[in-house]
Amino acid sequence: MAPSTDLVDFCVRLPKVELHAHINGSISPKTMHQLMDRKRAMGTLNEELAAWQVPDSLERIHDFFALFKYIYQLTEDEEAIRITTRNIIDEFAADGVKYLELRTTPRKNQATGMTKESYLSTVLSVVNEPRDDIIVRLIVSIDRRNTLEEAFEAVDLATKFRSQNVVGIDLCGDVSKGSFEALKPAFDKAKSLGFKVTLHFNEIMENMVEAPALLAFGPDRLGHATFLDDASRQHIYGNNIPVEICMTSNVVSKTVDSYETHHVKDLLKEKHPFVLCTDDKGVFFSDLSNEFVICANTFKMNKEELFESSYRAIDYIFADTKTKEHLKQVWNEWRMQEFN
Ligand code: 6MZ
Repeated sequence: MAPSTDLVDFCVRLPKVELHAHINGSISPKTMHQLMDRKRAMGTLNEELAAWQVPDSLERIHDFFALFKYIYQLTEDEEAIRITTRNIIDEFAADGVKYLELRTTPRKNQATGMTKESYLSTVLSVVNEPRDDIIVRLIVSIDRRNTLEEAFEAVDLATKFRSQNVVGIDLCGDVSKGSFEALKPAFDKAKSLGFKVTLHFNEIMENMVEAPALLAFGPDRLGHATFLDDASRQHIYGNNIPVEICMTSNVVSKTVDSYETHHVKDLLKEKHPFVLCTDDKGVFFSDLSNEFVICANTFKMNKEELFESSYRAIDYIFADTKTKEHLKQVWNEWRMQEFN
């Protein structure tokens, strides 16, 4: 059944926090066309990329990671990164997101001369553009396929740019590749430097073997946490670790069978902290208000419950106490107007 326009309208207007959004997966179809046109004008659009279309369904999560072979060709120089980051922030702001933690893996490209440092500094130059409709922070991602040396490089870059609103480090990437153990020294360093850490956790069943190592590390948040055995569940619930929930991403990439069986139902039942997020809104064609609509419809949440869920998310952001207090004030003012 199609959601009511009243609910859709409410979920767009609701002030929201987005904490799990990969930059290169969040590029909207409109921006992809803009970047294709730009490459065409520069004479650098090859035939394979020109013929590529974002698929509307995926057979397996593995097919998702293969898409970046194309997407990364669109964002291989600083200007493309600038356009991409700005458009993504504009789109989240237009969808009622008031606080946004973007995340991205610093990338270099020999042909264009882009370095990991120039990549990150470009992203941050946009993140820090003055605007009063949204607050933006950055998490630096370490890809599971990275070497330990590359992981240290990411932490060093995060440290160098820390004063420019880098708030945390993430473990991401193809869930069937690499291992956390191999990269752990870099995460230990990040933690010792005081960075917050979020880890993609048990997105597929095969990841469960490394769950004890990930949890023993003491992450501040977890991404997905789809497959939980009793020990993981006890640890996560016992330590109140917030979970970043990406319903559409999980259903489209088929790590979860349906919205009805999505593991967020357990978190709702246990009143465990979670945050609705988009993951890759460009590839999965779903913005954050739509994730709220889906959750509301699937689990029969009313408007007050949706507001509470959004309000609670403020406690799990990686920014400082002052920012949290400011956001709570914004949310409370909105609540007064909306519900009185
Ligand atoms: C794990 C994911 C992901 O960093 O180049 N990424 N990693 N699970 C997911 N669930 C579907 N979605 C995206 O953004 C793209 C990168 O984010 C990670 C992948 O490593 C992908 O290459 P950035 O901005």
